[in-house]
Amino acid sequence: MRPVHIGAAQLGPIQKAETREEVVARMIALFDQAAEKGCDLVVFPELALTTFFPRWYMTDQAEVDTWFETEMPNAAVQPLFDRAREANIAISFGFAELTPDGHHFNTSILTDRTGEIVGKYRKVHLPGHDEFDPERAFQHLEKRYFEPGDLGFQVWNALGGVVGMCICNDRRWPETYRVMGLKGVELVLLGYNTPSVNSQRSDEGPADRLFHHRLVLQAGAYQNATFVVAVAKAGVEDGHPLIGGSVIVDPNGHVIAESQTEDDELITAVCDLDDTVFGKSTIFDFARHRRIEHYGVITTQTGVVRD
Ligand code: ING
Repeated sequence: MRPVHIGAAQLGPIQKAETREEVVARMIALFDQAAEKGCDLVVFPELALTTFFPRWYMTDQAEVDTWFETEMPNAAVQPLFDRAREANIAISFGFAELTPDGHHFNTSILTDRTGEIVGKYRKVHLPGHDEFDPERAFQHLEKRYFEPGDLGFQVWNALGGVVGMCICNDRRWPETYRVMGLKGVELVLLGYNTPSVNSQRSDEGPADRLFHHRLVLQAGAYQNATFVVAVAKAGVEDGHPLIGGSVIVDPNGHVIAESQTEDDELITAVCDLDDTVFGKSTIFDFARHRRIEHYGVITTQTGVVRD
């Protein structure tokens, strides 16, 4: 048995005017609920410290950079790191990273129980566009403000198992889970900010968005015999709705915990990492069953090429 008691700390909306300090106070309140329940790990959303700023078209780089963190931890989030260290609980959360040499990434980190950062991930699959698009009902400018992640999909020995991270749109791409699956991942942590409607087609609303969201998480978990923890930033930010649907999914693809609101909400589950072993040693024993001689185009082709 290798149980890990996991808290998924969903955040409700963060308005543009809200300060990092106000957000961190909300994160600590959720953290304290998780500590009270005996969690070993608390997972927060993508871009957890600010509103989802890629919805805003900005031309002044100095203004864009105000949404980024140049150090981690920093003064605004130090109280959360201090609380986690005191409680001997690991945390994971997403933020906009501005590196000392000027690179901009949509990043997430994982700490150990002492509050030391032991893992960093930079979002690989950036959705949206890089110029203002008047055809869209709202903007989604991640390709404008972030560079594609340069760290790949890593896994780390943590919490008695093999832990990996990805972020939001990454969850829609099977390659994300499979690369980590081929590295033995047993627990995938991810945050997301997902608009409740499609900016390019009016007939895709919250129900469809939640369907696709659950579909890809359950498939990724099952097809790689891994737990998946997905944590939303949810609710209406300055008039722009984001889906909730934070979930913890087991290695058979079953949802074992799910949020019920679009507000700050903690969901928890005890995940026994040994529950990944059966799938990895039978139906998804990659070494016995995969036929890589037929998979070449997955890494040699980006788009579709007709035979
Ligand atoms: N948000 C959305 C996501 O992938 C999106 C963007 C929504 C793309 C629905 C395609 C379909 O969940 C982020 N932040 O990636």
